[in-house]
Amino acid sequence: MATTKGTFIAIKPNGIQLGLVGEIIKRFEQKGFCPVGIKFLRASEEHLKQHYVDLKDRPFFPGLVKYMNSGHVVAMVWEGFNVVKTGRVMLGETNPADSKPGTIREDFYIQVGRNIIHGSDSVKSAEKEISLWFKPEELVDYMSCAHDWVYE
Ligand code: DAT
Ligand code: MG
Repeated sequence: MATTKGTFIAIKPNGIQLGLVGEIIKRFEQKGFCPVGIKFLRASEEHLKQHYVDLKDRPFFPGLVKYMNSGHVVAMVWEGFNVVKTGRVMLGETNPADSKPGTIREDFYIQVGRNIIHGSDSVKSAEKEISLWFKPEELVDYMSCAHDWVYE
């Protein structure tokens, strides 16, 4: 079962409302990463508090949980070489001023508290987040037929 080598990516409620689901999935697909789990759900406040537990003492924490619970999210697991690190590069920085052109958060980003997308920041958090958001049976194990065209 492919739970350890992936990264957890979530399109936040405003990403869905702004019609960015297809664009974000397209970027990960075109990079050569493979989706192994995708679902559309409304996460409970309890679940989101667990997801963001490391930030629980930050002043923006209650607003962050409320915002993430204000609508649906698209929760995904993507796999591929170095996907955690490369995924973060594709997302851009938390702070808009630091995000480079061509990154998701730079291209569609307005404010730090509405930054469209979440991505695991390390392999360790990816493992934790994948197991928080997905049951093992919700993840598929397959090899893309494009594998040998993506990897040398
Ligand atoms: P990242 O999502 O880049 O990993 P993080 O883990 O530090 O960043 O914070 C999680 C989310 O919390 C972030 O995507 C948006 C929100 N956030 C972070 N810093 C914030 C701030 N200063 N004010 C409001 N929201 C903030
Ligand atoms: Mg983070």
